[in-house]
Amino acid sequence: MYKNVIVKTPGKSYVKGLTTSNLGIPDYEKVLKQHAAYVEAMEKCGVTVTHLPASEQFPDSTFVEDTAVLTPEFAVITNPGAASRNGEIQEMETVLKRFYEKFYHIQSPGTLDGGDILQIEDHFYIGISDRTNEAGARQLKAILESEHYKATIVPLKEFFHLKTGITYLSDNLVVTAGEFISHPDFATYEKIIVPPEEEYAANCILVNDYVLIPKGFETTKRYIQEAGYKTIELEMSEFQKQDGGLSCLSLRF
Ligand code: CIR
Repeated sequence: MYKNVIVKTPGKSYVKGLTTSNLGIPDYEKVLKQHAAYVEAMEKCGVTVTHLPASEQFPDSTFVEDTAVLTPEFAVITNPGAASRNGEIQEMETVLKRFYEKFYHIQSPGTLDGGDILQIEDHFYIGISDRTNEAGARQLKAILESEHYKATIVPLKEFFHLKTGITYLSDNLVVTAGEFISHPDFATYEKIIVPPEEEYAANCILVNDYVLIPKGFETTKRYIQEAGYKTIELEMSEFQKQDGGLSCLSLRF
């Protein structure tokens, strides 16, 4: 069960953030509305929300997930791979000191984004992407193994971040798309397979009793409900425009 989440209001500069998608410029009013609905959904899931104010100097900083990797015992402050995002970690480390005593840090030349890290029980999967390099992945693997977790490094072929294409629900069940459907590293898991036209829905998150899923992906929603989960649908259009998904908008612990 998660007790806490950290979220951060998107600033006006959000519309000028990094993106590889061709979906247009986000509408800031809608961004705020969609973010507020996300926070409300988190509250419905029974977590305490720590809500940070916007930082105009960091356009992508609402995607807090990339700044840290959290376990019940310790926090790892990442070293985000995009130069314009690197400074986001300073505020997050200060905030996490309210909750954690034990910290590790990913050091340059290693880079690592939290979006590349998927935890399945006591096993972490670490994606190597345009943001997370091999040095960063190896550092995190060593930290996790020193703390008695398992860790596997997974080089990505197509997805932006590891969690863009795979999420863990519970009871050995993952939701997965694209290159991860028949990936040998995930062969032992039961799978909900997201159809290609719904790929964005692979980034959903289980928060206590509910699976948060993006709105408008009916087949994936049905599969998740048929597997026995309650769902909350959230409009995510303005975050999808900036390559962000549901997991990216919070740190959960
Ligand atoms: C970026 O390019 O860094 C942001 N526009 C999107 C980050 C998405 N984060 C995530 O998947 N964890």
